[in-house]
Amino acid sequence: MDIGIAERPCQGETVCGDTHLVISGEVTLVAMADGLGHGPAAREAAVAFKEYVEEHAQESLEDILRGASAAISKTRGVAAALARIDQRAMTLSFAGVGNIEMHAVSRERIRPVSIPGIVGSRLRKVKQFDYNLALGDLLMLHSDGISSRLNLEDFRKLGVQEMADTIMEQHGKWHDDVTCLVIRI
Ligand SMILES: [Mn+2]
Repeated sequence: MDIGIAERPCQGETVCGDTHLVISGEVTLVAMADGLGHGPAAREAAVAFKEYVEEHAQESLEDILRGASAAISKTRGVAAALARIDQRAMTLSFAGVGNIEMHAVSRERIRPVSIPGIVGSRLRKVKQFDYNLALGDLLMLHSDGISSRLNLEDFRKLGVQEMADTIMEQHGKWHDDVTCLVIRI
């Protein structure tokens, strides 16, 4: 499994209000969070989310999101998504809240939807999506600093790091923090 990551702060800010986390193994957990707004207070919320995920990585995706929501309730809150990839079973699970999106170029159609809301505020029931993966499948997670209208297919010939960098360059918005994470199975 290859992973490429591109991240940069909103123009005029020195810290990025987005964070991501990859805990690799036979089962890999990928997390992405976008702190509300931008700047240091957004970063503080995103980092608090990331730290919670690091400490609860073995739990179900819903439990992690709900637990994190309670744990970071004193922060601004975040949009967040979790993806768990099991390379032995070749499965993907996804759960998200707010504007983190997943695109895929894959054998099985993969297009999970995040529920509306904020992790750190009252969280409604979280919805988990489960898929089968095939070798060569391409997954991309991005914060809303990337325009969601892009067609991942257009970039599929690139290596994962070049893909993340190119997507950020071509589709990143200057007035928001940007994170683009690409995974090739
Ligand atoms: Mn954003």
